[in-house]
Amino acid sequence: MGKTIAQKIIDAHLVDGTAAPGCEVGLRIDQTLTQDATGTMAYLEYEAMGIPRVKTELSVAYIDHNTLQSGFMNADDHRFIRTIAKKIGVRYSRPGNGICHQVHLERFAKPGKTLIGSDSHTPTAGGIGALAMGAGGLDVAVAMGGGAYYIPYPKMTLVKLTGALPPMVSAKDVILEVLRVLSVKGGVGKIIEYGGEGVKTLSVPQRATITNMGAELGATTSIFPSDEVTHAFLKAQGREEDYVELSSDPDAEYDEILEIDLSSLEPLAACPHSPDNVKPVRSLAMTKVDQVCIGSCTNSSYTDLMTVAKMLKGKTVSPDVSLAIAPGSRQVLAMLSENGALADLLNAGARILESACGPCIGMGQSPNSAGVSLRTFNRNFEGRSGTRDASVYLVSPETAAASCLTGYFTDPRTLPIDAPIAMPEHFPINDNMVDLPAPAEEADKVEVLRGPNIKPLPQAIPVDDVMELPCLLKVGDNITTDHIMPAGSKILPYRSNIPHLANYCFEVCDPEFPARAMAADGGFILGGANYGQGSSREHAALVPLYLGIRAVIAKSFARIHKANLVNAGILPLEFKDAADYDKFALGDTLRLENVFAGLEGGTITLKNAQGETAELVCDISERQAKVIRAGGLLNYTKEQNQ
Ligand code: MIC
Ligand code: SF4
Repeated sequence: MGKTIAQKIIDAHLVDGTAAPGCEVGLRIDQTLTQDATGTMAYLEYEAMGIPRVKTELSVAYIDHNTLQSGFMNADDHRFIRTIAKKIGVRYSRPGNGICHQVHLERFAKPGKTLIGSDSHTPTAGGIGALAMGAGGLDVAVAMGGGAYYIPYPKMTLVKLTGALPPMVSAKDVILEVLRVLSVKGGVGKIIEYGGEGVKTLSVPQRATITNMGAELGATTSIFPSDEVTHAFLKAQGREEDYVELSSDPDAEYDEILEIDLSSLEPLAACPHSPDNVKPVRSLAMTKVDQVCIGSCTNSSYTDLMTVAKMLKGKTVSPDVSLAIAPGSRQVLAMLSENGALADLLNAGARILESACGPCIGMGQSPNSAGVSLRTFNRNFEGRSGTRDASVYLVSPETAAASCLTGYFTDPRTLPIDAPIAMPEHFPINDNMVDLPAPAEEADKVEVLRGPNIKPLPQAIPVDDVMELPCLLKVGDNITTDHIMPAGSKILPYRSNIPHLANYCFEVCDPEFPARAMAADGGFILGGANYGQGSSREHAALVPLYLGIRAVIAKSFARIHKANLVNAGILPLEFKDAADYDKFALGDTLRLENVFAGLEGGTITLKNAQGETAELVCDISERQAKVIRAGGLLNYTKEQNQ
């Protein structure tokens, strides 16, 4: 039987398990990336494993999230990451060099290679044909140390593209259409592969916009073939030697096929508060706009920003709109400044921010009360912008530019540019903001510098066969990691300080939760479907662990968060019958019986004092069961290395 692209890369990297649906597979990881909001923790965990130098082909530490530096915390964490990276053999991309995914795509990602990153949008590199996955920091630490990365062997979905995009309709509209059809749960357990004649009409950055937002489908990853378009991009980046051709076999079999005729698409918007709440832009035409933000790892390419500059040239942003632009990489920003487009943006009234995540993660630029914000980003979860009652819409750069000029939601087809922006044949190459590590023989001399913001990691307690503890929180479906562990400018600087972060856990859902959990001596959380969707932040597991959470009992879980719970030693349990969720309430004393049998595939029984019962499963691999029994992945890895 023929193979899909992902199956070929998995086969070439398989070090453990059987490549068959339902099995867990361990993959050799060629490249890793970290960013600073998850990186501090990942490098602390790496240190705790005691391996002197990383064993990957390439590992890069990016500084892009925590760049506000209001207080010593971020600068201290950056210094820690810089010095440890130098010591253990990791390249360091300095603050100002750009967003990890954008820079990695430009300078490092390679077709056919495996990449994991401590950020859920690592699949951006799928646009260049890499098998790139988001993971918890501890999984990245293990991979840096030469360990395998484990995933449930995924199902394969083919999105067959035909035709070509009409003018002013963009790659963002393609992925919004996929989200409309499949929903934020639709990609769980799947790799989404793009194929068909339409693929060759899309540039690598356009492909990367699509694979980037595949994270919002809950997919393991998304991937495009590597073809002449990939070759041209790598050549333009001075990396022609990194090219390998990659395609699926003609008789490759997919579990699911979705067809999209690119020529039939129109500008779309994801409405509050979910990336799959997608409507045509024209249906929102009378909505007044307060803010427009352009950038993020989804839409930061040269062509995206040049399109915006061309649309804005010689015009002025509506007086009712604040326009903020954060070009995703220094390469792109330098190009705009050299060709004059930056002046066009400034003259139109844009507020230019540094090349970093910025408003996407609530680092400044929170909208006004009840404000309408149009963003070219990938997530519009409630409260993520920093303004709880804001309405955030996710749109293409074209829709964003058209709307900031008129002050209303505007279909960009009504303000067309005369010709699309061409992909450059040569990008200016300047890697002087990526520091190389010290040579191995000098690593001993590098001193790792840490600030007072770094606090010890919480320790997991191994599970018992019978556990009787209170239900400390009950939440509904599609709870995101932004609900569990919010980000934003006030909280993000404390990513290496779990005790401080604990004060904000579930702040959006139930502000009393941290105090209730601290007062109790351990407990459980009840969750709905797709619990833990969104980011890869392991803090969404480590903070509940610190607050004494021993199990999360949900209808279903998102992939990365489930793995993070296991890595933290917290039981992820699922109702056999989702309707049983309704039988249990906040404050119930919950009793779990047969936990050990449950870890071996048996049924765990859940009871409350009122006599309600339910059957639960712990759908994890044998390896993960051992991780839970060891009290988390760090303990397990230490045991393995002894
Ligand atoms: C996000 O977009 O939510 C983040 C911030 O990049 C996260 C990582 C984090 O929480 O640090 C992600 O996507 O994994
Ligand atoms: Fe940064 Fe936003 Fe991309 Fe996350 S989604 S990596 S916060 S730009």
